[in-house]
Amino acid sequence: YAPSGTVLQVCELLPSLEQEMAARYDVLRLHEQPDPAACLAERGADVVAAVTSARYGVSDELMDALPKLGAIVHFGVGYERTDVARARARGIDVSNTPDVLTDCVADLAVGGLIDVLRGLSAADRYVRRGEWVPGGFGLRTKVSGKRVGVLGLGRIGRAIARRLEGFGAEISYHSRRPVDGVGYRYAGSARELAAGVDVLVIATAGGAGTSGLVSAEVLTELGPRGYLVNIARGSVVDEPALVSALVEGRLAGAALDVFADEPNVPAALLDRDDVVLLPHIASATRETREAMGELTFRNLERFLAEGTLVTPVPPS
Ligand code: 8YV
Repeated sequence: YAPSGTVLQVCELLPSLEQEMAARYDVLRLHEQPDPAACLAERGADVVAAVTSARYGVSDELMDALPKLGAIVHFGVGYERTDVARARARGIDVSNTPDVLTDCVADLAVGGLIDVLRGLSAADRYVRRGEWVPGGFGLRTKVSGKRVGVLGLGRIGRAIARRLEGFGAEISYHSRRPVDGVGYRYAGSARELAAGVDVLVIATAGGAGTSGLVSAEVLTELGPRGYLVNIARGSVVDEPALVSALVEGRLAGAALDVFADEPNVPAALLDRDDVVLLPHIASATRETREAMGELTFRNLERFLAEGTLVTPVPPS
């Protein structure tokens, strides 16, 4: 089985990946079409594979416009924008780019945690404003030895936990079910996890299964001395509840790389020194993005040569 036909590029991708795709295949760049619907009506039936990013996925409407689609290849580990069950029901295979970004995402989670607990970004702003007087910045809280709860102990969650072991952190976690072979304490719910930690780090998948998991109640359990770190998806947190908790002093701080409606950040957070606000950059290093691009290409290449994928997403 070697499907031949057009490759649909759904959105802008890493330049090196775009070049490699264009050099090897007949690529239709949907995001550059002035009239995408008309273009799909004309050429949608030629498309055998779609390449997209975690941010866009493939919508139901787009899937329906591609009768010969056999594979949806994601640049990114998240694929919640694509309805995988719907794709599978049509015999469409789906891949993502796991593992290659784990280190960088975990590194950034630890960086955000240290930043918000010690006030690094806030201190940098303070110095730049020329406000430095001895002792003027005040005192923050210690990182080493903190009790950290990891919500979602998958590849990324485990990499975060391993790094934090180096800081003498006392680690606990909550996942849908206990993970075999780990020595961390298991909490039966997100609430229970939050109640027993100083810092809650979100490392779950996005999508319907985790939407609003970090609710107002979970934030209340975390409490006025608790911190939240989110490198997963904004959808996992009740964002209005998070903003209220911070503004009302019911949460000590948050380091956020992801938001409910990117690139929009709640205005109430912008002038607060108890939050670290990052523009979804956890995987954004040259090394990791190139590795993601290469793995994306290998999935596409193998599908077009053999009809299989290198890193298919796990069964739902
Ligand atoms: C990227 C991500 O920002 O992998 C993911 O799920 O969210 C990030 O790595 C994204 O894939 C870039 O489109």
